Amino acid sequence: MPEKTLFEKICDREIPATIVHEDDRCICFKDISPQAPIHYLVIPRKPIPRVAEASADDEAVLGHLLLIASKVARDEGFAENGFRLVINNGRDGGEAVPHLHVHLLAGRPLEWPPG
Ligand code: IU
Repeated sequence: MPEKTLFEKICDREIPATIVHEDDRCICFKDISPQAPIHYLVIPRKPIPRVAEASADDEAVLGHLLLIASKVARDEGFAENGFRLVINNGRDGGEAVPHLHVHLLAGRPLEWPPG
């Protein structure tokens, strides 16, 4: 068995995190180093390293991540003011953790373009 990624260990509750949603396909938890008043990560339980390595078999789970991000935003009451979803991919994309994750950022006006 390959070693679990850090985020797999969070999914399996081997590393603590503040979880705001979980289901059979994904988990959403608070980012440990928030870049906005609200900063969550939505990750698949399946250890897809990055979106560039997702396959056609992953189509449903990729859609699920976006729908759950949106549901969390609605359920927590910040969807109305707006939020941003970000996926960093690879070196130039700013990816640090090789387990696919969707950043969900909100709680202040976010600038564009990103740095
Ligand atoms: P990136 O897209 O791979 O750069 O984002 C990784 C994120 O994972 C980043 O925002 C970190 O703060 C976050 N994170 C975390 O929430 N908990 C951890 O134990 C580690 C990183 I390591």
